[in-house]
Amino acid sequence: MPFHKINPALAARERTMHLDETTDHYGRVLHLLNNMMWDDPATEKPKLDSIEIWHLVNHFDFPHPIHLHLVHFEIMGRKVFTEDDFDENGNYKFDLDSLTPPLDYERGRKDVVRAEPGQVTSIIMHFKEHYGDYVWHCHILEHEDNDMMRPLVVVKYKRLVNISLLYFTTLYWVVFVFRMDGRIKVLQGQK
Ligand SMILES: [Cu+2]
Repeated sequence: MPFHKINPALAARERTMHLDETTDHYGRVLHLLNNMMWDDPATEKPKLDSIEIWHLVNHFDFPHPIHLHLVHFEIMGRKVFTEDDFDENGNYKFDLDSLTPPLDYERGRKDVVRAEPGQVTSIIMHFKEHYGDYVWHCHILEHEDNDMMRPLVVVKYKRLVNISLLYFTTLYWVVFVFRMDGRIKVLQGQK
């Protein structure tokens, strides 16, 4: 069934997500997203009604099914990566034209994508329906519990900003009017 495709030119930001492993203090293997634990503060905080492109960089030699909660995404495509594909900060240098397109059964809206080993899998989504605290994670149980799961916080800024603006503008005018009133009375008293 055809559906409206998200325009990559409208993306507010791109995020490079490294899927990699380390070891804990007992020497046991930990599978991590961006080298962070579940308990670390949220770093993925898209704004409500914004479009983002995420690049899932799989450094393992096996695939991970990556799942995002409460948002549907489209798979833009994949690319085998080398170290030349990243800048000095580890951010993926995205080139839309270099992608291998998704498979036929991957062309609809998705909530899980197979991040292939040695490849960057690029996905795009519009955070427009839900806001609040969610998660994104690998869907292999042993991975997500140790510790391949991270918070995903969709932030509703707009209304908060509008309410704050209204509050401070009103406060400013109230103070301004009272001060002017005070000055007028002082001037009247001088006459
Ligand atoms: Cu996994």
